[in-house]
Parts: sequence; structure tokens; C-alpha cells
Amino acid sequence: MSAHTTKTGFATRAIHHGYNPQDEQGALTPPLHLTSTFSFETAQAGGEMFAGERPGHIYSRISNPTLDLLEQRVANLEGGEAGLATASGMGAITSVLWTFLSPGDEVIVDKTLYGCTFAYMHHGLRRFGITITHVDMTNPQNLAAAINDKTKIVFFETPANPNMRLVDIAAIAQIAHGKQIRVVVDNTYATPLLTRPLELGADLVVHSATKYLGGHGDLVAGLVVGGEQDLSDIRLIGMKDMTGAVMAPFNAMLVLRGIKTLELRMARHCDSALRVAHMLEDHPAVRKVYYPGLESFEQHALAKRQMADFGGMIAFELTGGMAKGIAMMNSLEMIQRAVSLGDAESLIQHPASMTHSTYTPQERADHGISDGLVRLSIGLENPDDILDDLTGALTTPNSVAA
Ligand code: 7XF
Repeated sequence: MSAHTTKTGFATRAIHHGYNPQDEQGALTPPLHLTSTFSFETAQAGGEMFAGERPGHIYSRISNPTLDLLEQRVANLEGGEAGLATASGMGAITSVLWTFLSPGDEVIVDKTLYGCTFAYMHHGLRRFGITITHVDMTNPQNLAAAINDKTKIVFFETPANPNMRLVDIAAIAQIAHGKQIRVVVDNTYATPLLTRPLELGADLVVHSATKYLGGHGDLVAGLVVGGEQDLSDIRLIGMKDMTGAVMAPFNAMLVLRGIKTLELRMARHCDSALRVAHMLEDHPAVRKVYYPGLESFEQHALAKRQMADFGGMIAFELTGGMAKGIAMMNSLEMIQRAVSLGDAESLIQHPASMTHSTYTPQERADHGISDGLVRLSIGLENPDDILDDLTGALTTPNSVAA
């Protein structure tokens, strides 16, 4: 069996793809190339590399062998031709958008986005003459009606942060195709294990690798995957010259390590999240639960069609509203009050005052992010302990010392 072919299973490729120890003196673990620059054999060779006439590494803001391996591996897992490792998820998103947008262009986005992505578009891109139009993409026909000759990018998250809205990737891609519009999907919540947007017709995938891909809460990183030509442009225009948001080689090594266990970790995240979602749904203190794996979830049918499993993220509202939600968060003993997600530790946060505080209250209301919404990232602890901590806090909400 060759571990380097795409015909092998997901976990096999996540562990082996793109690396043969015999190329590196038998080193089982790929070497970490901690170098900012690369020596040219001759001055002419260097000049030819700059001119794009000769392959090879020049400088680590452009490419680096450790990043190269991560890029190849994630491209393989997403089913794309090429990848790009960036300093953060925001570095991935901004590098992609700066590459393809000019003043006068329009970006059409779904209703709900992670707070800083929303802020980048509204407070960043808008200042440069780019129009941001929000469309409720849960009905793809809304996109068909909104597209016009200024539209260059269609961007959405599925599931969306924080309220778990899903978007039908295949339906959206079909509408955008043939119109010189790139469909960009933020696949951070689902990971390539649960959803592969490129196989459903999207053009580009972006990730906050800070989350499930890294998986251990010890780094900030991002990734882009898509076609060869687009990725070359994003690397050389958006990243090299505009954002400069290159990933550090040490972080690339940590993400490569994290990805090796992605399939194992996601199975646990998904199983535990489904148990927690059912418990919350049956709990009298809980008004509503948003989890794609629940039959009561409005887009459950789409979730079953588009996702291999339902992920580790849950959002919910308490019957007592925001005050009870805050009290409940303060009563937790194991689950950590922290933003970010996809870590071994279970994390809880309040989007309206934390991750989505970049929206005005009116914008949050328009985007379905209620003040009472609480977001849970289900970790890898024993699921009974997660359930115990939550049920304890839901039953006796009292504050920890302020
Ligand atoms: O630049 P980052 O690696 O932090 O990634 C930005 C990002 C992009 N897309 C999605 C769907 C994300 O969730 C994020 C980061 N979200 C964290 C959160 O929601 O907790 C950031 C903490 S404020």
C-alpha cells in the first residue's frame, strides 16, 4: 500500500500524505525548517527564481518546506489542487479577498459571520470602495436574485459562527458558476473530515487552523485551499505583498501534528456534542438548542446531506435569557470560560459580549445572534464530566466570586 495516494483513507493521508522519511535520512517526523531565507547556488539561479523561471524556495514569507508539506497535506484532505498556510484564520480570509477585489466590486455574504470577519468586511473593505451585501443564503434563490455584474466573491460559513446556520454549498455554487464569481467557504467548524466544499463546487476554502486542525489550543494559524492558479495568486499577491500574513514554520509543525489525530478527535467531539445537545434539549432551563444533529434543528435534512457528522459546536438559549446564561457560565467548574473552539478543553462563551461584539446590537438582531445565546465548544474530556458540569450549572446558577 502506498500511503501517498489519495485512494487511502482520510486518517492515513492525514498522517502520511506528501512525506517519505527516506527523503529525510529516515526521520519519522518531518524536519522543522526554521529558516527565514534560502541560499542560492549562483546569483543567476536566484534571479531565475525571482523571475519564476526556476523552482525553489527564496524567502519564508513566500514559501518554506515545512509550510509546503502542511499545504500539500491539507489540500489533499480538502480535495483541492493547492494550499497556502497563513498566520491566522483572519490572515487566510484577508489574503484571499485582497487578491481578488478592487474598488467598485461587491462581496455577497451570508447573514451570519464570525465577528472579526464581519468587522473586516464592514470596517475594512468598505473603506476601500467595496460593497458588502448580506443575503440570507439559507434560501439559495436569494443569492440568485442578488448577483449582479459587480459581484466578485460569494462568502459564507457553514455551520456559521455562532448560531450554526447551514448553507447548501452545492446549490450556492451552481448559482454562482459561469459568472466569474468565486465561492469562498469558511470550513472552520466542519473541517475537511465532515464537509468538503470544493467537492461540492466551491472555489476556495479557508480555515482558522487555530481550531480543530491544530486541535490543542496552542497556536493561531490559518489555511487556504483551492485551484493551483488561484492559490499562486493568493500567495504572491494577497499574502506576499498585501497582508504579509505568513504562518511561522513552528506553527506549521504543530498543525501537522494536530491533523494526524483529526479523525479520532472529531469522532469524540461529535459523539459528546450529540449527547450534550440531547441533554440540553430536554432540560427545562433551556429554551432552544442549535445543533445540526438534532431532529428539531431546522436544517437537519441539509446537515445529513452535507455533513459526514454534526461537529462539536452547540449554541443554546436559556429560558431565563442572558442573565441566566451569564450566571450559568459563572457556575461551571470544569468547562472553561474562553473564546476559540475545537480544543481538548470544553469552552463556553457569550457571543454578544465576546466573539460577536464587533456587531452593533441592531446588526446582531438582523443576523440572528440573540443576546441570550451561549456557545459551547465540546472538548475531549469524559462526556459524563461535561454533562455533569453543565447540568450542575443549569440547576444551581450562582456566580463565582467577581
Ligand atoms: O484568525 P483566527 O485564527 O482567530 O480565525 C478567525 C476565524 C475565522 N473563521 C471562523 C469561523 C472563526 O471562528 C474564526 C475565529 N473565531 C474564534 C471564536 O469564534 O472563538 C476567535 C476568538 S475571538
